[in-house]
Amino acid sequence: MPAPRTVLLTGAAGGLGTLMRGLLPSYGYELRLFDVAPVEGEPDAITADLGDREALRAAVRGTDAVIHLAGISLEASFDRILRANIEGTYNLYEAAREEGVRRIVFASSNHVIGHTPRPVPGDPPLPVGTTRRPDTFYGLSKSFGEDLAQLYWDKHGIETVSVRIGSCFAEPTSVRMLSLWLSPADGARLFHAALTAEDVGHTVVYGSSDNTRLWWDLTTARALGYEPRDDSEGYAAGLIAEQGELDPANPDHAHLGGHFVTDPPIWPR
Ligand code: NAI
Ligand code: 15L
Repeated sequence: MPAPRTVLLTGAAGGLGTLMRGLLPSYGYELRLFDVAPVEGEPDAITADLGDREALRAAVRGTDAVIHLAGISLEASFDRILRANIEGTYNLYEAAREEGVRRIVFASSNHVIGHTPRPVPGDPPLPVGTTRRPDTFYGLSKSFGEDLAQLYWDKHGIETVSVRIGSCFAEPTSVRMLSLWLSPADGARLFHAALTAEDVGHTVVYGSSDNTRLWWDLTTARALGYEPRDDSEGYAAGLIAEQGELDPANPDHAHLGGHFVTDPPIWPR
């Protein structure tokens, strides 16, 4: 596959989309932007909903690849998750199939395995083969997205790297995030590797920096050529002084998904 150049970035108005809009052009990508919300300072961005199949088809037309970040990024009612994350991701894959786009990078999430007990020091890092145990309808929708990606590879030859992102923000803001943090610069390195690695089929990777307190295994991410350069440890002393160490007796600290596991469910509508 020739290295992608023109890339559709869905979710371009969001937190991660904004970070990646700043970082990815230095890798030589020409970004086409898509979001239901206007993208500040980007008059050419496509403002449309993932439910608008025609708009999506026009958006992917002529692109070499898609980074799919758009969707609801936290827990919400099942109906909202269904429309944005489940139907929306299906619409995106259909648009890619119809327009011949061969590579998608899918923003999956740690919440696909959120109900997994949090590793404690001395435990081996969690492999990508860890049984999926979503902690929310949100995590369930990301699990669906990974299966959809597998189907579109097996049936239609569309390649996907599903990146189970930990926490990608400018800085980690909790002790839990010390284990899951993906620095924005490492995020761009990982997306670049996911766009350019050869023959990925459908590959699932964990998305984080090379954190001292890492809970999971970055082998499949490194196999794409990803070389993380950051480590959250520089933030550890400050965050632990402020919040204390993770407490095994605190149910919010017992699972990888943190408070997503214990938050009360948001029922259907
Ligand atoms: P965000 O909530 O800041 O951005 C999501 C963007 O998607 C928003 O700009 C929103 O307007 C857009 N969007 C939502 N529904 C849409 C629809 N129906 N049609 C078109 N656009 C729609 O989220 P963030 O943090 O930027 O995350 C981006 C993606 O990465 C999300 O899919 C999220 O689930 C995933 N992710 C992010 C993590 C993080 O640490 N930031 C961790 C794990 C996964
Ligand atoms: C996610 O999947 C969310 O999109 C993001 O906002 C964070 O909450 C992140 O997980 C996390 O677990 O820290």
